[in-house]
Amino acid sequence: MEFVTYEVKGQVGTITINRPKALNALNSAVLDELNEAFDSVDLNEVRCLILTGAGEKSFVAGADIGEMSTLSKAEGEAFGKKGNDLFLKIESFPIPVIAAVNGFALGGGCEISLSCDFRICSENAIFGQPEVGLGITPGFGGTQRLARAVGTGMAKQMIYGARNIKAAEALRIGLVNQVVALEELIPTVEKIAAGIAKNAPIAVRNCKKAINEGIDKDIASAVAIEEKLFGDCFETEDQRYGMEFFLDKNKEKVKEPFKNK
Ligand code: DAK
Repeated sequence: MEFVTYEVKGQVGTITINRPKALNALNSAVLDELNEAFDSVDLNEVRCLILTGAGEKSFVAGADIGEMSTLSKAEGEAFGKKGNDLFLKIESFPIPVIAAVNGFALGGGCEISLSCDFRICSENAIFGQPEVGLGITPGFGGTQRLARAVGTGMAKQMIYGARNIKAAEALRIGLVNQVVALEELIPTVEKIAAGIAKNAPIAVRNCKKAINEGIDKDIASAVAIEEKLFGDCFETEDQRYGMEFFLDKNKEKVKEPFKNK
């Protein structure tokens, strides 16, 4: 692949958007390669993913404005669908995906980070949806996911005003979970990912599913979704082992890795 790399360390995979000359802007080729990278993840081996951008300046500076500038209506729609399909794939990817935001996360960059489970950013990160300044609306789910993440008032102010915000404000409004120095970003996110990867994989996946599928439902339907996914964990080897380990009061015993079974 030309613009995307994929690397696995232990049970954590890292997908890096690597088009630094254009600040990792998303053109069709990047979207295709990202799609391929997600498809290539071996879910028997990898239990948590990190999505980041190459270089020290930009996570993703948006959809590629050069490529978009000449699109016809039909091509614009097709480009939007390509992005939306990918972002939906990331959002509902069976294992958690953490965005490690290392600089600009504008337009499609902010949107792709919002399709991840949560965001950790570096101190130089800048988030924003500048689309209205370009004569378009956010096209990869920004009007929907940003509003869900930070509330409608804050999302509307950012989107209508094409207002960029710095890392500290992103933290204050709950857009990111943590801000760290740039050189600490990948080690910090790798540590968080490894912490997730060591937990029972079926349970972690079911938690993701329960939160994603329940969040927009009324509470009775939402807890019914949780109930089903909770029940689903029983009779797995990992559930039996996890509970037996807790009940066995032998302090000398070391917890074994979960088997994903
Ligand atoms: N697209 C293409 N190239 C980009 C780019 C982008 N989004 N952002 C940066 N670049 C390129 C620059 O053109 C420049 O290329 P060269 O001139 O060196 O060839 C190189 O990256 C370095 O950028 P700068 O020279 O501008 O660097 P600065 O440090 O001065 O400025 C900046 C950094 C991030 C503030 C600036 O580059 C900038 O404002 N970039 C554009 C940010 C932006 O507006 N992003 C949102 C794009 S709109 C839809 C689907 C999707 C979308 C909408 C609709 N449908 C079809 C439904 C999504 C839209 C967007 O994401």
